[in-house]
Amino acid sequence: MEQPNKKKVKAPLTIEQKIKRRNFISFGAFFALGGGAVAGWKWLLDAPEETAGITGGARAPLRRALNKTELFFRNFFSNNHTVKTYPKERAAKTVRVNSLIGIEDDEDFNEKNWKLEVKTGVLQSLHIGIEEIKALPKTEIVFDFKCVEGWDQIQHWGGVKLSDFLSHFKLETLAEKNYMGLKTPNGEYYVGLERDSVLHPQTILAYEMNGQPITINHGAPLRLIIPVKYGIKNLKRIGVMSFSNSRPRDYWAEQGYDYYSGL
Ligand SMILES: Nc1nc2c(c(=O)[nH]1)N[C@H]1C(S)=C(S)[C@@H](COP(=O)(O)O)O[C@H]1N2
Ligand SMILES: [Mo]
Repeated sequence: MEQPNKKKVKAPLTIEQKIKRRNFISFGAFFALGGGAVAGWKWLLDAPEETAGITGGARAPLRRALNKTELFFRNFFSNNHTVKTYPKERAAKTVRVNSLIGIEDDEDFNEKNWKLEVKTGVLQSLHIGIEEIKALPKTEIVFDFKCVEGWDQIQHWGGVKLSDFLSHFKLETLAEKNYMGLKTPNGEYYVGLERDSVLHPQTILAYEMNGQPITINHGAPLRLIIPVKYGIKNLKRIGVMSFSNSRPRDYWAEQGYDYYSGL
């Protein structure tokens, strides 16, 4: 007999069928996602490497992401932004000594003969003695010094503002270049700094710590204190200063750390 309303009803799935179907879906998803990840990874591996030597040799797309981050923070922390400062009483009495690359066991170094070399041209340099630097207006800062290795300490430094130093020695035009490079006298430790951080009002060439001449291990006779950057950029015992439009070599960036290393 004809049953007009009879629908074709699918037999309900058995347990095994349900399990099979679920497995099928999850395996499908696994391969789709996994394949995507492998393809993405391969894309990254096949992507060109950035200029070796200057930066850590990261793949270009990763560096593009880092550079975007850098741009964001640069706009965010302009020179109107200053890092937090503290009263002198808050400063550590025993100041931590971190690494000593380029400043330890150097028999060729004699603090008495030290002069800061500023490269003003291909074959020209200025040679500036510590007394000339100490004669400039002094600035002091008490701030929280941060090392990428995970420690921080409130420290008190004194010296000349880098921007004051640059204008006193008529280096403003040179300092308009995109970067400043700093090296220890033996060239073993070196950093690159972009113009905005160089000219930042809290960046100083320091010759005092807690009101006393800085010690050899902290970078005597002159070191950089750049509170808008991590410790790695705060070069101890400055020997040579130079200016360029392309990125100068940077010790830790060559090891894969972020070139900008801003806070
Ligand atoms: N010449 C030189 N400067 C340097 C370093 C170094 O190894 N050699 N280490 C940097 C790092 S990683 C940090 S955290 C600070 C530490 O400075 P401090 O030893 O005075 O605490 O110095 C920076 N400047
Ligand atoms: Mo550091």
